[in-house]
Amino acid sequence: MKAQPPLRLTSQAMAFVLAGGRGSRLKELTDRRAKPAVYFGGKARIIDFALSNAMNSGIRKMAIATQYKAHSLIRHIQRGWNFFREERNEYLDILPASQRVDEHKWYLGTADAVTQNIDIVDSYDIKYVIILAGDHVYKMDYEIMLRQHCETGADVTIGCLTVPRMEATAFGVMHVDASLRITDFLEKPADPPGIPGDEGNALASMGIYVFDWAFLRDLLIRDAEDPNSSHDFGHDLIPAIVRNGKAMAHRFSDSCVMTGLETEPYWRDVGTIDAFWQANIDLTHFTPKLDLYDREWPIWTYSQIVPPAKFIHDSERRRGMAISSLVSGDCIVSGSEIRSSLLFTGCRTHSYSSLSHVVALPHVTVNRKADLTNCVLDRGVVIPEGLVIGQEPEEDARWFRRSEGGIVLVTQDMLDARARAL
Ligand code: ADQ
Ligand code: ADP
Repeated sequence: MKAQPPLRLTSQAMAFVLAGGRGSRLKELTDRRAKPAVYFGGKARIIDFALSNAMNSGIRKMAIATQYKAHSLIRHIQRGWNFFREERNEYLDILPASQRVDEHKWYLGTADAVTQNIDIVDSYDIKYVIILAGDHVYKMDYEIMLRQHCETGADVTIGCLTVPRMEATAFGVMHVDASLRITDFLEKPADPPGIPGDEGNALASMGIYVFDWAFLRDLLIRDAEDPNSSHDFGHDLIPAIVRNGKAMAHRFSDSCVMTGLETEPYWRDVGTIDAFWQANIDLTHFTPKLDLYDREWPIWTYSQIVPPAKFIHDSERRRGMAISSLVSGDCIVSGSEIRSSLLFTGCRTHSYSSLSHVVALPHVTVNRKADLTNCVLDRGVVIPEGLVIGQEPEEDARWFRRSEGGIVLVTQDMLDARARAL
């Protein structure tokens, strides 16, 4: 008899994606959209990474809890992630806060976002729940983490990675024993403890949790009745399991998906303007740290059907060209030079303009003779003729948002205010 192929545990699991947070360190980029809806990599949105990981891992049941500025996010999911078929036992539900309970109530914390939707999770008839954050960029096979969870019989298994100790203030930080059992967990400690023997680094939670649904369900019901709880995984539920149960760590390096191009496990929070710019610009490198051309682990997204990108000499025979850059469909680069930059769909650059190390979100227009360096241009901005950015820090900071790392974020509101003042 032929051996049966091993059943993927992900067929018995759902992904519950938390996508309600604002991501306030992205400043004006998240004024009108939640962080998971922020554009990344020329075509995708940040949430596409978590959803694609779930898809590629074999998960066909997903729920997305939304809250802050959800319109852009919901529209994106409806357009791009609409191929789940009930007939095949596949589900993708968008769960906006305040739709589910009688009294109009926002999700109080990340755990409450699951509690308010217990009936939906029940209806999926699954054994395991993988809680994911919708705001990180990485490629990971959740099946491997799920297998570890089952083998160790843990109450919860938490995805973790090593980060420089001083950066760990933004994370849940843990201590583990030799078997990777978590012995201590501190949510966003002011002075993060280092890893014994490697004091410069700390072991940080990625905010990825695997639970048996029956266990989590009980825990959520008890937590909902606890007046002292803020109903948050990192603040309340995880520390309690570490104290009273069995919490295991799963190392990201064991389940990250890498191709020949990538040389180290890749995970980014892209939570600041600097990190967002850098991670996008990294994609223009000869050997990028993140390979988006990997057919084994595609990043699925919504993308309009548009004409190809076009590069033209203008009427004065100025060259339109792009070097070491990513240029999406429906862009027209006319008589301008694009270097080490990333243009999303539908951008237009006009004669005598030059862009270097620029991240331009969809439908940006750069008019003639503009000279832009080291900046992020928000969706739809119209850069006026002759505008120079990236040469004089004080002038940049006067009109636009200049980050600590010297990256300039430009939105249309800022351009309008500048136009009114001049
Ligand atoms: P943070 O990312 O700071 O820490 P949080 O702000 O709770 O935690 O966000 C987690 C995810 O939940 C994000 O994707 C966010 O969009 C979403 N979210 C936040 N509030 C929500 C709400 N009320 N309803 C729905 N979704 C919501 C967490 C953990 C840390 C861990 C880091 C890793 O608490 O322990 O180290 O993630 O980034
Ligand atoms: P998309 O429209 O593709 O979702 P965005 O994420 O850029 O793209 O848009 C965020 C949300 O903000 C959208 O719902 C859009 O309708 C809204 N929006 C965009 N620009 C403005 C503006 N200038 N004033 C008010 N709302 C806006």
